[in-house]
Amino acid sequence: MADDLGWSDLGCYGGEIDTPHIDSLARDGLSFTQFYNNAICGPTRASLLTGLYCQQVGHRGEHWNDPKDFSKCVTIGELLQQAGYQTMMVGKWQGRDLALDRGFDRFFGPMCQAKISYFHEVKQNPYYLDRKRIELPKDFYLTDALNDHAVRFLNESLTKKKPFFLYVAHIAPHWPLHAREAEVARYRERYRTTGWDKVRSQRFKNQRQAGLMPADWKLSPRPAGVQDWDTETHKDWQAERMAVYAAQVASIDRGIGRLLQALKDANAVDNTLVIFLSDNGAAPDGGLTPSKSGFGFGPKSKNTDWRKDGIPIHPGSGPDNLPGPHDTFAAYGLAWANASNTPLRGAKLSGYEGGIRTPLVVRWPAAIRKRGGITRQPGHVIDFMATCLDVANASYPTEFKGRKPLPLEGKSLLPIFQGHQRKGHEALCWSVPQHQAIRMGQWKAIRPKKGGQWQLFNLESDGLETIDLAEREPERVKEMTSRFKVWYKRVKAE
Ligand SMILES: [Ca+2]
Repeated sequence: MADDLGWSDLGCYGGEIDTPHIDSLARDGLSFTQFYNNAICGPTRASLLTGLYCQQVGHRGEHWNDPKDFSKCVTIGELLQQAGYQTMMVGKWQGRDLALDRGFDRFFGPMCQAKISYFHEVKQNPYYLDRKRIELPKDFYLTDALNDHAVRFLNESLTKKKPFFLYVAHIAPHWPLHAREAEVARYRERYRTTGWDKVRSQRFKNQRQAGLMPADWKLSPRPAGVQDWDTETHKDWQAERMAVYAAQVASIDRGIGRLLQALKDANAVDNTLVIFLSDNGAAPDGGLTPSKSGFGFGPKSKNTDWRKDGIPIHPGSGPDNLPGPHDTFAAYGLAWANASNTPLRGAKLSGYEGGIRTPLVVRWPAAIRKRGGITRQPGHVIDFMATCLDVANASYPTEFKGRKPLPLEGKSLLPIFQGHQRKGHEALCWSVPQHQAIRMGQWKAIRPKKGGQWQLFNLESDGLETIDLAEREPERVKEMTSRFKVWYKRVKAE
């Protein structure tokens, strides 16, 4: 799982960033065009691990650091561990407890909130190997370290010839923009000579050609706040922002390549299910909020608590100081985030498709007969628990170690992998930082989180959410929103 990766960043979803290994997953497997997450890191992870809506396990969906409530759920790790699997996790855990106390045999990563550097440990964010706090080597680069540990853990279980579950939760390409110069150099000219308008139109063209988008759809105009690339006066700085971001994405892809190679070497690549997704849409600036001294982390930031070694607050956030090196802390901004999410509306935190829709590629030759296929069947991160249990031939318990987990909300994706039409969700609901939304069939109703009018969109004819049909279809809006309210009351109460 990538962190804050936009819908169109992968080559197989129309992007120009080099992602040959992830593209190979799509070429050998199946790509989803309508797969959903919870618009922000913690709530998506909570649903992914438990098969429940995030509100049911203590994530209100509004903020990233709500406490997790494990009394009403179990994790995929716990159930697969019980089913005889070696369970391993690297990367962004975001739990209060250690991953080893929540069903994982092995763990490597930071006790992560977003206060992170790709080049060293930052204050209050120590790294752990299993239960042991560790020091990082001098030449540390976060994504490479996660790749190294993922491969090491995988090889251990392949040697044991034990079935395994490996959850690799990358922190890339989440800001800050940090990458090694040699990696950034590969992308610098590409973005200087194109800019966000050309990137966006080329990605949309690629998506239509690949069949990810209907061929007759038109690209929506630039949203408010994004200027014409030709009138941008700091093109070198802007290009550098996207070049560093692209390098961060490419570093994830290198890891996927190494994992696939390890599986090939062990003759296990055809009977291993590999799934790739993002936890939410592209992020213009995440929690980076302007203050007198530049950008700090989060609305209540004291502008000091992520720092180490006297690094100033906002280097890299402006044209006088390019992002990328260890002593910068910057994000890539709205214009590039909008290009990353091509052609969808909205970004991270939003209930529009650009916030909650993720690329999802699945490789499993033993089950996926039609290679290189695309499915339009909707799915949601709540479906992974049911899918993993289905694949592992394990069942969801009514009681687990004294806890009484809530009934599963998700449904197995296995029938879709196998080329069947599954009986999907009658409704999918969201209460994410900026919006509340419900999707039923091709219809989606959405309103601002703080209340206000519901909008209605027909995602089949208008997946870019440009034509509000609420006034034309009041009965439908009424039916959907009353259903949403029942859901909201239920998950909040639980
Ligand atoms: Ca995220």
